[in-house]
Amino acid sequence: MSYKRVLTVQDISCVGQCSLTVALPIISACGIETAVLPSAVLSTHTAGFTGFTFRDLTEDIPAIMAHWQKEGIMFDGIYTGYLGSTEQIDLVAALFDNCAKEGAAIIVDPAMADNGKLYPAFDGEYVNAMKKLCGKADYVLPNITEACFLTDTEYKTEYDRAYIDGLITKLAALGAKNVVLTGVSYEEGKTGVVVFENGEYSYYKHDFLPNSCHGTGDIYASAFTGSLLRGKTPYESAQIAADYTVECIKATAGLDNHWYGAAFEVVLGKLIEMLK
Ligand code: PXL
Repeated sequence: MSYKRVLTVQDISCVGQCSLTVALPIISACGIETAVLPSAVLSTHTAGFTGFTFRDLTEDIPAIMAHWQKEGIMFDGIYTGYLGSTEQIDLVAALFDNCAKEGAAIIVDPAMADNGKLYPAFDGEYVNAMKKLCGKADYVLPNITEACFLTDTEYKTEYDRAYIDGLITKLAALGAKNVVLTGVSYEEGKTGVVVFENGEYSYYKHDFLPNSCHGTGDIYASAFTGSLLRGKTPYESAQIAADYTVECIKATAGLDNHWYGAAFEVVLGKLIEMLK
């Protein structure tokens, strides 16, 4: 049986159902050993809470990496999400060079923006560093807002196929080998993902649910990573991740006062079924 080990690098938001508290259970449920490198520790995520604490762990990364190198610890995949600082992005690039096995999948979710805006902690310098990191990825998984920041394109909520193709072409020009662009909607009530793989486009359309939840980008990228490492094709992984994310949003719809994240735990069984 193939048993793979993936490293995920992103923050711990202690409360808020995002980043590591989502990636670790989801990728583990996919049957993949999941090693973690916390980029920062926050009391909550930054989207909607105020007064959160933030401890940057950039300083710890070189020693952690050196220890892994000494122990010969390498990974079959490295998946990065929300990173704590611009400087940290460069260290993560070094992790790709030093700790990824030959042929490992490098997956970058440039988790930095949504709905036309950067998250509060980030600025243009961070965006520029993220462009470089995306250039080293086998798969980048932006939403449309992130794709616009990465490609210096005006953000639009109404667009056509030419606009989306333009974003993908510019993302590929950064050096990313494959692109999975999420939240692409061409008709009312539907949304979907564009998968650009080895120069070929495909589109997976699924239902658009009105109760959008925070943290679904992290759920999506985690399920994509788990599926890919389980041996699914990139398109199948994009599809499974989309179907699972829809299930998470549906599971959250009936909950009172649950604006900060999605109830991904209660539908983990469905993700496991999808992988069979
Ligand atoms: O879900 C992305 C994310 C991850 N981590 C932190 C965040 C956010 C989005 O706002 O604030 C700390």
